[in-house]
Amino acid sequence: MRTLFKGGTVVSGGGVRRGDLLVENEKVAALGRNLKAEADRVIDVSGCYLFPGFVDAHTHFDLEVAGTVTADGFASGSRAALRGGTTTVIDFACPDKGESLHSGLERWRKKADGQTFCDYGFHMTIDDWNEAIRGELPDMFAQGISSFKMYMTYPAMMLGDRDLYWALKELRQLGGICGVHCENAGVIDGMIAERRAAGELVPASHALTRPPYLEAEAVGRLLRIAQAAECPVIIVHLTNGDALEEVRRARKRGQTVYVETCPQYLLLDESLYFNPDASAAARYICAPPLRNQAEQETLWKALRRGEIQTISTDHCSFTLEQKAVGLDDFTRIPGGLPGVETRGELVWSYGVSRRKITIAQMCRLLSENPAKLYGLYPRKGLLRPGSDADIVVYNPGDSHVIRAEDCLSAAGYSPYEGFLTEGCIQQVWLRGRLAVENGNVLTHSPQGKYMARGKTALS
Ligand code: DUC
Ligand code: ZN
Repeated sequence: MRTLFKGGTVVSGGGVRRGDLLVENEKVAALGRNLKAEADRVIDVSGCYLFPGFVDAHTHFDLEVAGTVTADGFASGSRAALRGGTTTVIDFACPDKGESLHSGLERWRKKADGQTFCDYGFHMTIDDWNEAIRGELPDMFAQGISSFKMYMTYPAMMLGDRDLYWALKELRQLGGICGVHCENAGVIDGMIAERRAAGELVPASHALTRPPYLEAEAVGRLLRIAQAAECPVIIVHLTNGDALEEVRRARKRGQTVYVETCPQYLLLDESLYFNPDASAAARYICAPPLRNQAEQETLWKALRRGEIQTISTDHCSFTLEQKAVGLDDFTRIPGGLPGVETRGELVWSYGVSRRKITIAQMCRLLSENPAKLYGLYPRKGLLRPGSDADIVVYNPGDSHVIRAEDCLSAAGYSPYEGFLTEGCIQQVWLRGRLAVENGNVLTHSPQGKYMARGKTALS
C-alpha cells in the first residue's frame, strides 16, 4: 500500500519544509517537492503541518497509587494518546520493593501487550538497590529497556543517597540513562506532620508542603551525586527556576543533564489549590505541585533557549471519585493528572501560536528529542525514508475547546477544561495506517507494538 501526502509542510527538529511525503506500508519511502510517485491513495494535506508522531516518555497507565489504580489502563490511555498525536508512549514498569526487575517487567508486559493502541516501551523503576538487582540490569538492556527511573521521595519507592550513587555508577558502566523524581522527602514529611498537627489538611496544604526550593534542593543534591558517579541524568517534571539554576551550575561543571517538563507546569498555576471547593482543588493534586505564573514564564524561556529537552505529560489519571477520598486529608488524594490526550494541541496553541517556541522546537520537544534520548531514533522522531510512518497532520486553521466529555481518558475530567486550541490534530497515522481522523479513533483493535529501545543518542 502506497500513500502520498500532497501539499503539506513537513516538520523536523531542524525546521519546516514544503513538500510531499510518500509512505509505503509501515515506513516513510520518500520526501520531496512535487513527488511524482505512483500511489494507491493520495491525501490532500495542503495548509497542514506533518509532524513525526509525538513520543510521550512519561506515562503511568495501570499503576497503583495510594491504594487505588489509575483510571487509565493501557487500552484507554493509549487510545487517548493516539487521539492526541502520540504514537509512542514510554510507561514506567514499577516493581514493588523486594520484587525482581524481571518480575516487574513481566507484569507490565502483561498489562500492556495486546491492549495498547499506540507503540510502547518501558522505563524500569529501580526502587531498591542490592546485588540481585545489579545483576539483573544487563538483561534489561537485552530486553529493550535502556532507561531507568529513581525516586528521591515516596517511601515505597525512594532510594537514599548512597544507593542513588551506586545505581548511577552501575548505569554509567552499562551505558544506561536514568530519570529522577527530585523532591526532598524528609523535610516534606516534616512539613506534612506540622500541617496534620495544626489540623490543616485541605488540598492547599499539598502545595505548601512541597515548595519549589525543596525540589531545587533535591535537584542540586542529585546532580552532585551524578557528578560523583560520573553519570548523565534526566531531571523529570522540572517545575521551577531554582531547580533550573542547579541544572545550569552542573552543566557549567561539564555534566550532562537532560531536563523534562510537562504541560501542567507551563499552563496551570498553584492558585487552583486554594479554591475553597476542596473537590475542585483536589483534581490538580500532583507531585511536584503546580507552581506560580512567574515559574511558568521561566520554563517557557528555558524551552526557547533549549535548556529543557522534552515535554512529556506524567499522565497519571484518577477520577474525581478517586480524588475525593482525600478531601479532608490531602495526603490521601492520589497524585497525578491526565494529559496524554491534550499535549500536542496545547503546546501548539500556547507555545507555537504565542511565539514562545518555534514549530521546529515543538518537534524537538515532543518527537525528536524523546526519540533520541530514549533510543528510538531514527525509527521514531523524524520523517525520512526508512522511519516509521507515524504522522500527525496538524491543521493550524481549525480550533476547538477542550471538554472532558469529548476526551477518551477514563479520568472523566480534564485539567484543561475550557482551554481554546489554535489548530487541531486532523489526522494521526500509526505505521502507515490512519488511526485517528477529526478526533475519532478509527482503529478498533490494539495495534501497538512493543519497542525494544537502544541507548541514548541525544547529545
Ligand atoms: N507524581 C504524580 O503526581 N503522580 C505520579 C507520579 C509522580 O511522580
Ligand atoms: Zn511520573
